[in-house]
Amino acid sequence: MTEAGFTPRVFSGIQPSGNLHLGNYLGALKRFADAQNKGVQSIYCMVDLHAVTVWQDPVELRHSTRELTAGFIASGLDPAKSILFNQSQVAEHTQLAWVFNCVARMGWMQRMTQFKDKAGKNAQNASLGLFAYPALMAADILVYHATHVPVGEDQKQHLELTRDIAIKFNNDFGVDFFPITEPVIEGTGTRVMSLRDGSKKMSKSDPSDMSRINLTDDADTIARKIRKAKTDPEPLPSEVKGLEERPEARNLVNIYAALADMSVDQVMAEVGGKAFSEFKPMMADLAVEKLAPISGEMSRLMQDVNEIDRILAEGAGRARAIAAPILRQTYEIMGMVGPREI
Ligand code: AQP
Repeated sequence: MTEAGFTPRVFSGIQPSGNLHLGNYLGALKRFADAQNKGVQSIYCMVDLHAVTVWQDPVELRHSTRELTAGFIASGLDPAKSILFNQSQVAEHTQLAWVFNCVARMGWMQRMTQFKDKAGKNAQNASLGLFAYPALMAADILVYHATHVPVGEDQKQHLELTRDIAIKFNNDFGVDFFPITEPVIEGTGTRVMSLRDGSKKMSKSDPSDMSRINLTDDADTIARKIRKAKTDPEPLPSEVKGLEERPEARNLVNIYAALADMSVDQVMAEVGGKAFSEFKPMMADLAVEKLAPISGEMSRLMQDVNEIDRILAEGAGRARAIAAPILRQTYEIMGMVGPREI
């Protein structure tokens, strides 16, 4: 039990909106597997309803949802231990999202930097869904009373909004019904930057494929992308402190540390002072060693999409069994007439 009396439960999700990349792996998937292996009940979701906040081709969405599921399993998520499902199969997410649309304030939503980044200069033409996305994300988490959410740095603001929504709902109705969820943003993999620009996060929507390593890249492509990764002309510094003003060097060292399950201090003790011409091949070997088995397993799993669909449907059934009573209790608290909790 948490201090507030909630059963510890982990929830997180990834959008099936294109290729999985190294940032998704180190910032999310690898850490999801770690959480699962600690024995905490874990619920992981292919958030297809978030993906459609921007245009998705139906054929590609179906493929990406299955490929993402394969990516979860290949990264060590076991459908027998964790609940794996796609969001659109559990209607309670959108039902609770409507309630949260009525709890969240316009001013809160207008402060969300991801909306500003994604909508760009043409915000008037962005979908209403893209604007409301963080309320759906809050519902994804709170419909399971999830207490912990492992995510990358980029999701920190949305997690704060989730907490604000839970606090306001609890205050408005004088209850302690929703937990105040803790973001879990720890370790070297939580902020993987672009290989072309150390000030931008690695992202699937970056137009340059050279900016990211995709989980489906073959060994040669991974090695070429690391070889061409932007760096400065100096060798690596001998101490961690020397990485401070060197975002590209720091990013490569962070990636190495996250892949090797080492701290940045340990990595620097090993590679400090080396030229990039020596460090990059070491890094490429490590990335291939860690990622090739995942990409091989993803291709194998993708040969049987019926099995993937079965896993998602089964996971959705287990997810619904947790979400339905929580939604019913939410409605009850709000004064909606309906069947009572038995
Ligand atoms: N660069 C990153 N470093 C660490 N973690 C990251 N995540 C994403 N990029 C990085 C984490 O991956 C999880 C799933 O993200 P998502 O695919 O649902 O959404 P996203 O953050 O929108 O991913 P992208 O690649 O950045 O997509 P676009 O380009 O569409 O914005 C989250 O836990 C996220 O923190």
